[in-house]
Amino acid sequence: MSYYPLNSIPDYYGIDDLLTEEHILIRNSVRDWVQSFIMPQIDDAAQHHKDIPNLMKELGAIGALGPYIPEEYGGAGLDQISYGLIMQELERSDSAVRSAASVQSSLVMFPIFEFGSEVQKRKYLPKLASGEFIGAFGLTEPNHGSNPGGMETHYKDMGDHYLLNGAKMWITNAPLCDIAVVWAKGEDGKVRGMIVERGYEGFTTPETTNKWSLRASKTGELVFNNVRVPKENLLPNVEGLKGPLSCLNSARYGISWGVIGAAIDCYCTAVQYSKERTQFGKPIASFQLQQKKLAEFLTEITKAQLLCWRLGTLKNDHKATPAQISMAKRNNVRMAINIARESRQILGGMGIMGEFPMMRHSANLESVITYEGTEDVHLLITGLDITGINAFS
Ligand code: TGC
Ligand code: FAD
Repeated sequence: MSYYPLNSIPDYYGIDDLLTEEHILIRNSVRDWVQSFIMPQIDDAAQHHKDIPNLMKELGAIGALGPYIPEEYGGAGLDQISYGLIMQELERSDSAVRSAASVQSSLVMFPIFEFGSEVQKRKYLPKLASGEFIGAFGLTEPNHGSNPGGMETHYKDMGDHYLLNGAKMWITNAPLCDIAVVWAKGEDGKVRGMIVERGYEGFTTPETTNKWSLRASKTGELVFNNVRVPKENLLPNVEGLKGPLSCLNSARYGISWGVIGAAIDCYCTAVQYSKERTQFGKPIASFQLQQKKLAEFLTEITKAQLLCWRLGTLKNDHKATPAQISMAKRNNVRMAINIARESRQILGGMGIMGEFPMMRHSANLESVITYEGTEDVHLLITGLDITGINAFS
């Protein structure tokens, strides 16, 4: 359970006044679900490298899978601020929980909705929205992480089917997935997306073990050894790297909100602990050095909240640029990892214990600062936007 009362969660600049009643209702209902379902089991899951039983179906039941996908395809038809608030509440518990929801929503449902055929949408989206199907997104490869354009996974047109060969690495939910949206090059060298179903001969999903980070989430490989993919599984409406990169815009946006939740969990825990813990005859909260830390945490959380709220309104108006999303992802993940590390110190030795969330968030955020574009990649995207000069090529 959370160590602090939920009414201590900060809204220092009154962002609630900018939200609708529906936004607040959605946020509070996800907050309650996290409190009752995830919080009691998250430390055990992370400590023992277990996934949370039935997580995807539970997320489906609270409407956290594909919240902005239209209702006719099983989504909730919500706006982008609602999506962000859901991600924030989920990641207050653990980045693994937000990862599960954001991969399913932004990296699997989004490309099928945006680039899929009507038949594909009707076949897969409702099952993904309910959590009956678990999806994975295969872009990264052993030799191509920051530079997905170099991918080696390829397919050949065999007349009545495609023959897929190659391997993807570091794939969230690979060992659990029912389907994977896979990006591969055709014989013309152009990147296309296709839906690969578990059970296709030659398709395997070995688990990546020994992680120190995101221990409540499964990570693995997607391996394709002469896999026959039916032609109707090709996503018909996109070609080129902009296909997978468009999905990343949506996922990076969700992460920008999500990590605020992780930062809030650390901040609220530190405030509560500093008022209860006495040293030198006084609560440690009375020492100026501790107050400085808390003041800086709140300032950074507030700035991140404002950034996300404005980005959400831009996204609702279809005006958010990839570079704006990139800035928010980089800024907010850095903010959260700094708060997780510094707030642990406020708890002294207790900060390393599983009863408190800081070490878990801190370790998780080491993945979050790397996936969906490393901090360096996002700095260079902003650098390109400022100067017009591409540092990648
Ligand atoms: P570049 O030449 O710049 O662009 C190629 C084409 O793509 C278009 N484009 C975009 N379109 C939509 N959104 C974006 N953000 C876009 N960025 C670029 C671009 O306009 C161009 O289109 P066209 O029509 O001219 O062909 O591409 P590049 O090869 O130089 O690469 C640019 C770079 C480095 C920024 C990009 O490749 C990149 O973002 N790299 C980072 C890779 C990454 O983020 N991978 C994430 C994998 S998925 C993941 O981590 C999931 S974690 C899951 C979890 O939450 O658990
Ligand atoms: P590399 O690209 O090898 O980078 C190594 C270092 O070099 C980094 O510090 C990087 O910033 C730096 N670097 C690289 N290029 C440049 C440059 N041009 N200038 C300056 N520095 C540079 N991928 C998926 O497709 N689907 C998933 O579901 C998924 N889930 C993941 C889950 C976890 C837990 C993790 C850790 C990763 C996941 N990824 C996933 C992969 C993730 O997107 C990649 O790890 C990430 O894009 C970085 O690629 P890389 O690890 O190969 O690092």
